[in-house]
Amino acid sequence: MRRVAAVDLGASSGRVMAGTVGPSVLAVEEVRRFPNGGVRAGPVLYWDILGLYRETLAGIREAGRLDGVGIDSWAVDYGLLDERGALLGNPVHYRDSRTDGITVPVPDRELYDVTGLQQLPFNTLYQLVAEGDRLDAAATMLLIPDLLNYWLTGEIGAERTNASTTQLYDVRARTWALSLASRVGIPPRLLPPLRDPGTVVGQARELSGVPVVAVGSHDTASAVVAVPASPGTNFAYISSGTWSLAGLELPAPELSDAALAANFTNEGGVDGTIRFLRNVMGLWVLSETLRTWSTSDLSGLLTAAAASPALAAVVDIDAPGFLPPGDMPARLAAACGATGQRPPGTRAEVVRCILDSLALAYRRTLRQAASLTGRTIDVVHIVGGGARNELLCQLTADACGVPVLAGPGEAAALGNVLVQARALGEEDLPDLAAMRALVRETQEVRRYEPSGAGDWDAAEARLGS
Ligand code: ADP
Ligand code: LRH
Repeated sequence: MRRVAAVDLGASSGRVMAGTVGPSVLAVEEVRRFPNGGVRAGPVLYWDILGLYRETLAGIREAGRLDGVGIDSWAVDYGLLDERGALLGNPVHYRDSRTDGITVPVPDRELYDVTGLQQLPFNTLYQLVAEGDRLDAAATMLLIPDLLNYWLTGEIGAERTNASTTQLYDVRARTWALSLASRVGIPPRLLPPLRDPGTVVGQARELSGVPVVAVGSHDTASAVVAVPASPGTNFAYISSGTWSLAGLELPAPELSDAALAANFTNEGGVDGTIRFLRNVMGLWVLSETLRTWSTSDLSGLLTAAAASPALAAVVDIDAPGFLPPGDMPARLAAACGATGQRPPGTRAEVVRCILDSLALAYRRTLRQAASLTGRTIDVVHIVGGGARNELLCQLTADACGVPVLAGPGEAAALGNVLVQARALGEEDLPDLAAMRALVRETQEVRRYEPSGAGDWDAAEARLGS
């Protein structure tokens, strides 16, 4: 039996989970949870990185005796270190506006050919270009989990699944795309040696020398490890949290012109798999709506939304206007107005509009994923906090026309725990199939059948082209 701590830092909350793994055993228990989010200071939206580090240390200490620690977090963001290893400035939030209008002199087709990544304004590539002269003082760029691993152990490196989200990683050669970096003015010296998930990074000096293990340090990579898919099923997944990452697991990247045009990404997963998916705007729009209304009554609003008329108003939830923080109800109303629909009037209708629009985006995205790869989708797994949203799960089954299997809600932490356990010698977990079998055996999963409700084609048509 191994006992490890999974530190899972999401954009909405961070948590330290104590995980126990052994033959037919996989259990995680929440030791510490703390809020996360942007901190606006002057003109810049930052992360509170030192607060996250402090909470991480406190949570690991509270977890008691451990065989290992692993850290995963949201992707793309980073800290720059100087020659001494000191942090050069506070990490900036990917929703900050500094990348607005930033372009690079490399054609999209070529960028996609090398990196396989979808164009998102906040990819690390664009953030680093936006740094301008500030890069001159930097010796190393460390993505958030790598930065925390460095503070814990003194070891510098870049874990591969998260490196694959930077748009500076060659998805086929599985190396940094150094010539691309040079061409866009990013000094290759900034990109540290790559490490595979499942390798030991070092010992945590302040935590009695406990081994720190590189997991799938991109939270989505860890979450996909814990998708409880049965062998041989044609499954899609939605990793549903602040973002909804909707797509397929592939053995190799899909880099066709059609995939590029549909803006699908090819992120690197654990054990050499590819996450072929699109970022759907996610529950961010809902949480930002609650923030605008200064309420935390999510469950009351969801109950009211379930009783609200279906598909009364829908928006393209992936429109770039929903990316920055701000007044989402006003943006939703404007988007409805722009497509000739009556904007939602009550709070329940606003929430219903968000959830209907998310389900519509899942349907569109998963249909595209299937057609781009020539695959069929027989079941959709929803993991992450959104798996606890029963209305959204049912709407997803209705929109996609296939059963939804919802859970586990803490998939990223479970995937983190599983990869650590294997790295530490747990012999029953040789591959992803074995890890997923253990998740199926031990974690609660709820099934939602498509009800046939809703004219989703007509709803899609209302969005225009
Ligand atoms: P992240 O890892 O990006 O911080 P999570 O996976 O923790 O996100 O998911 C957070 C979201 O999950 C919340 O914004 C909320 O919408 C949803 N969620 C969490 N718990 C519940 C619940 N009990 N009922 C409905 N939705 C929930
Ligand atoms: C989800 C996530 C997603 C990235 C985004 C920045 O937490 O890691 O996979 O695209 O954050």
